[in-house]
Amino acid sequence: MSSHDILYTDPLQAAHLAAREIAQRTGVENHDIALVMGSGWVEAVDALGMPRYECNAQDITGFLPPSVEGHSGKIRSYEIHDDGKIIRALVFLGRTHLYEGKGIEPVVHSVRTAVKAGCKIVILTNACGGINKSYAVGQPVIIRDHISLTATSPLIGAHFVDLTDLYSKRIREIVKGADSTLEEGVYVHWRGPTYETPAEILMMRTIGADLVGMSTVPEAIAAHALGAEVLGISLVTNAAAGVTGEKLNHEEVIAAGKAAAARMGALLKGVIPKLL
Ligand code: 8IG
Repeated sequence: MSSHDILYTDPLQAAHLAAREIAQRTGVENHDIALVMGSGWVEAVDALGMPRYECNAQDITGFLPPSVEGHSGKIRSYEIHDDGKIIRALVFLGRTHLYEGKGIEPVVHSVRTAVKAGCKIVILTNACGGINKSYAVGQPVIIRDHISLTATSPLIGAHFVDLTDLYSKRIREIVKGADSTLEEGVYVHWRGPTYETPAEILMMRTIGADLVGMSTVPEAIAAHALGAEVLGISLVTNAAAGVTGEKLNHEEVIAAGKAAAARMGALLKGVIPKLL
């Protein structure tokens, strides 16, 4: 059986195997915290210093090759020193999205692997569209809650997981304590790859959404279902369709991410030691 098959036949076993491979390659038996760096966030990770280990994700069981610009498909291990404390961070540069059509399993494989590798906290970052008219491009927003519009879940079977505190209140309070200018918002998961129509954005605003994107929600659910605490941070890289009258393009997303990288890096570096 190839490493590709097991992801679909036994996804938790695939995550277990991937975690063992990462432990062996990094020499780190247990990592403490995982970060998934979405588009617009890959350069922010430079703030964590030099990685102790890096490999191509596709060399690890169950990881597919990346397919989007700005999603580089690397796995890194960092050692963060803070006040005598050593924090071991497992960082995923890039992710698989639902719109790639490979199913939900590859979408959540990183976070499942992270939890099997010992991570008790999972930080999910993304670039997104701003629905809330008060948001500016380049503004980071803490995800307070989500709305799933994809009609899919990473869980199968009679697994009725409570999602009341999916985006950990404890962690959100710590992050807001570290940067009191940060706002919170509700993130809608849209399958994509098309952006929304203006009418769809009006619907989303009407049902209580502030942010819209094509990631994060399945990962948050999968990580929470395995017992990890979840933090989600969105970087608003464009106004959602119909908000400004401008058309949307991926280049604008990449540019806004680059412009905000230093601030996002400082935010992550400052916050991580406070969470553990
Ligand atoms: I970046 O406006 C980014 N990702 N669905 N809509 C959706 N996803 C996005 C958007 C957006 N911007």
